[in-house]
Amino acid sequence: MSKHRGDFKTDTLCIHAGQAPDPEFGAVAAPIYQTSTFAFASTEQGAARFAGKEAGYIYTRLGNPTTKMLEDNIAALEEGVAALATATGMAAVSTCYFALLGKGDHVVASSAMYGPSRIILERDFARFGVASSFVDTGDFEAVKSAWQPNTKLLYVETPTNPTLSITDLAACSAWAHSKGALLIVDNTFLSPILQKPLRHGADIVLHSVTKFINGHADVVGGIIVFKEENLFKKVRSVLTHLGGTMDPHQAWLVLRGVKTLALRVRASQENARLAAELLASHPAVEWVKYPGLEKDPAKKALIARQMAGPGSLISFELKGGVEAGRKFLDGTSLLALAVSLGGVETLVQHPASMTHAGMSRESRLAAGISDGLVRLSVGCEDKDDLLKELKEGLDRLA
Ligand code: LCS
Repeated sequence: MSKHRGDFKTDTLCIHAGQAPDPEFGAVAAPIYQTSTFAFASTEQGAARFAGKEAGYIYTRLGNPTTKMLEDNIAALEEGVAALATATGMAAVSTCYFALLGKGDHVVASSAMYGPSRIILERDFARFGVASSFVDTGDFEAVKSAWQPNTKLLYVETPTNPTLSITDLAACSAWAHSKGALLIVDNTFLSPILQKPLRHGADIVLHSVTKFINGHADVVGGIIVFKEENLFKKVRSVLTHLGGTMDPHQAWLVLRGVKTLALRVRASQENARLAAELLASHPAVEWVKYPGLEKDPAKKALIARQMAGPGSLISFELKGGVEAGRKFLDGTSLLALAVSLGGVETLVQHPASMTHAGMSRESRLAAGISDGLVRLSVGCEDKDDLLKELKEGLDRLA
């Protein structure tokens, strides 16, 4: 565990947690322990490591010093006891499902979450006797109504991908715990800079580090952070056997990215506030969803309580619906037409035909993902360039 935990503020933790100058040569940047296996000094030592009687590395699928630096860094940022880095965000999601659910169990989850996180429950875990119900978890009454005697897990994205619905984590964790269930929160959309779900009662928080945490569109990865040691041990045993662990080179790139996480999140959020205002005032736009534009007093109070800022994801629909959306997306140049989010580059995409295309149209519409919805992930470009491009794209539709 990082020696920095609890001693420093978040911006400092991004840069230092889990890392200290290398004791051998004093290298300030983390060394990459690019090795699959670790030699034992003796058969006695090998046996002691396998028996868990002696700390130390064995084999990179089971643990690696570079990967551990990243795990300690994110555990510190999320205020957890420990973390597990995974090959992708989906490896984090699927490993948690696999470790915590079994035949006869039921899950309540956010209806508008990242398409594959939902689809593997509906399609794959259903084959193993796990049932699931999808509701707008931003509506606490809907969470309670979906509950069943065998509900073991409440799985929440907040804000949801791509509808940006905000869930009350304190209310949900109190409810889940009163029923003997766990709360997992996918915190990918805000990052630990803007939201720390473990503070609000979540048992596990996970991320696609592909997004804000790495931030440079050059790595896929995931991470799972735990409030308690026993859950960490349970999930670690499943992850190391299933094999979705992170490679040390991948971990090193993410360690490099996370150093600027706080700076990037704040810069992209400032741009997003301006972009949301522009969209909201433009005649070509039918509606805009952005937590910073929330009008409902109860939701505004929740956002102020739970989030340190509205983030940099915006969803909107154009007056001309799907056709206008297509024209807008095909006409952009600075805004890259690409899935993914949370990087320094601004990206736009069309969830109905891209990230959420695997969902049935019926479930997609029920989750609020309309055919014409456009998702914008605002990056760190100069605000004038960004707003100019956005405005020109919208003006072309007039
Ligand atoms: N959780 C959320 C909230 C996500 O947005 C994604 C990916 C994942 C988990 C899975 O992470 P991955 O395996 O891709 O690292 N979201 C994507 C998106 O919205 N566009 O492209 C990928």
